[in-house]
Amino acid sequence: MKAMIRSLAFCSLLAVAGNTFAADKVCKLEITGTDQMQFDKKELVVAGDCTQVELTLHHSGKLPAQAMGHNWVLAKTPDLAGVASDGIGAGFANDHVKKGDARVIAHTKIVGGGQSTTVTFPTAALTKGGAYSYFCTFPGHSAIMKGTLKFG
Ligand SMILES: [Cu+2]
Repeated sequence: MKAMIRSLAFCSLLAVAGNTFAADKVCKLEITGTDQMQFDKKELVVAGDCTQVELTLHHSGKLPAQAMGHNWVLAKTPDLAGVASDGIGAGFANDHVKKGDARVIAHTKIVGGGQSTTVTFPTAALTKGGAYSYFCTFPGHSAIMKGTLKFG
């Protein structure tokens, strides 16, 4: 009987913990880059009640990262060109993202063919209805490898 009471108490503790975590909604997004220098999606949508975004970038190709590397970088659409050009200067070792670039809302590392990488970021960094773009900052890629992220 004592053990049963103890396990009941444990269950209600779990229930309380469950309620706490329910306030946090992690929304998962996936996108794939290819050896043809393409993302498979032109738009990603984050529902307005998501508190965190977990974005996984897959590279479905075979080429190595040094030749056809891809990353996923999120910024306000007007910042795309500046972030991308500074990213070229930042070099491969820095995943082609300028260190401390405040315009970058979130980014993954660079991956090559057959690899995947995930980044998690809070939606507190986003404004509902704002204009956001994601793109690859590997040199020469952002003109083609880009899309729109919508929140709200
Ligand atoms: Cu790329």
